[in-house]
Amino acid sequence: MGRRGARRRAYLGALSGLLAGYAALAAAELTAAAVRPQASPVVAVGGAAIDRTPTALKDWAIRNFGTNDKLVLQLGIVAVLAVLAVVLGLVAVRHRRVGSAGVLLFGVIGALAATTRPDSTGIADAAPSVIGALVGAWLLYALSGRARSTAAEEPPEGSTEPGWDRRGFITLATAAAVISTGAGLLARSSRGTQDVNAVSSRNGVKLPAPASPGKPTPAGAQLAIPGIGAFITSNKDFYRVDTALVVPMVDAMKWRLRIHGKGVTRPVTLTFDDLLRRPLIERAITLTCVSNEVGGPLIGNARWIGVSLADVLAESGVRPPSKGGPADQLVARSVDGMTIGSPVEDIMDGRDAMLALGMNGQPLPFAHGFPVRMLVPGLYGYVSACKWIEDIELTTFADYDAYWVKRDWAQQAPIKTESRIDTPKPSVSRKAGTVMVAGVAWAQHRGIEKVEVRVDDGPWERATLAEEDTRDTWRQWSYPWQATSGGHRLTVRATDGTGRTQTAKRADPVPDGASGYHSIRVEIG
Ligand SMILES: Nc1nc2c(c(=O)[nH]1)N[C@H]1C(S)=C(S)[C@@H](COP(=O)(O)O)O[C@H]1N2
Ligand SMILES: [Mo]
Repeated sequence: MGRRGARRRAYLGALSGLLAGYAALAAAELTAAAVRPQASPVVAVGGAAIDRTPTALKDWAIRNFGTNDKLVLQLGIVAVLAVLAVVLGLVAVRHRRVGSAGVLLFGVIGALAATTRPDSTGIADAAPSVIGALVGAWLLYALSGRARSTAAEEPPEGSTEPGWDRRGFITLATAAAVISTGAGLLARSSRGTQDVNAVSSRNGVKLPAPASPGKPTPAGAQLAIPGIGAFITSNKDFYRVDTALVVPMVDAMKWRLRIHGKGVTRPVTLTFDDLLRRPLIERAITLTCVSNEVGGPLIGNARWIGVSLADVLAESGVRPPSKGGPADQLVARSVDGMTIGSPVEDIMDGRDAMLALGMNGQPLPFAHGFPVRMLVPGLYGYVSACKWIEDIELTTFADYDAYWVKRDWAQQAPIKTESRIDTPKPSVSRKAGTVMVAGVAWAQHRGIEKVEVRVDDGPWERATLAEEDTRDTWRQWSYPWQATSGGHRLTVRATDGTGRTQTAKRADPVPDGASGYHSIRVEIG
């Protein structure tokens, strides 16, 4: 075969592979829209990949991409699939059956992933992968046949240029591209209509005025210093961390929460209306992610509306270990198969652990757990804040390891006392004179008693604390610094309500939260 012929064959092979991959994904997405969005092979394989990603890498992704980590993963999956599709296309123009068999193999992988996800509803979840793979395998077979020769399997003896069915290839390739795009768009719009019930159930939620409103946020909690964040984080600015590639869209009217397990003498299944009929509490609680590095952004403070979890548990007969209860761990399960384990003792010790229905006056946003999530002041999110919760099981730490615990994180993780400099920004230059240094400090459920700032290797100077809201919220602070020219290092540390100063010892987020002082360099001109 001549060099031109070989190159053309390679191009056509690569194009066939890409088109077959595109058609396979479109067919799979359309099927998934009909079956269940979570059964899509991209979502299922992506979810399986998230579950198997080494903790260090996952933590790195959360810290570097934050809320965009899922988008980056999805783009990564598409890029990998495109490369594999090209490879299969190159194989297919030489060995048609091998190329198609390769596509089918990916279908098997997708089907296995979809049916073994923790939220899988059964064998029907294999359908998107199987149908996608059949479409892709057939298209690759058909295209690669047209790409290499009109009639003969191999070019005629003595010929240097293998023939190709130009018209047949172009017709089929165009048709495949058009139909796949149509199928993809249809999948998207029908997925939208599937979510209609969830969206309308959320629009229909009227949160009653809380029986226990909680005290209003004191005006003095918010400092009016440029560069310092809002004391109450808006819903749209609130950080998001979870393993869900597709945000679960739960219909509140169909939602149920089951409470059962060790020491539950009266197991119950609650509806959303059952919760709405209970006395509601409203509390400001600062939520923090264990993956937050020193100085990091994975922390937010909202006013949550919900029902007391301790009351609900007590009505089911649950007693904390200190009162002789047999269960020391409460495992919350979400509709997407997440498991989060919290100490029963903490939930029932009088703090405002809650089943939250509202966030800053709104029903929970879907991304933050609609219709109901758990919150326990003082504990990192991965051991307390289960979103899209549907099941609560009372058990023991000895008997059960929750999702993140199976992945190297600690079983129990109270939030560490930490502080952060929000202004000035690192490496921004400022003029000599008074520079306002300000930020936040947090030690949820212990409160913040003192914040100190150090310039270079100087003495620790007391910062001025903004008014405390509650000991479950973060606290802003400021320090007017008489800045002199040159490069300087600013460091901050906080002391919590028990009198303990945060540790200077640097620790990575794994296994139970980062520690160490936040410190920045600034240039004074
Ligand atoms: N269902 C579910 N709930 C979850 C998670 C998750 O991955 N799935 N992540 C937890 C973690 S690690 C944190 S820090 C908080 C974050 O809540 P947010 O996204 O509302 O800020 O949710 C927790 N609840
Ligand atoms: Mo987290």
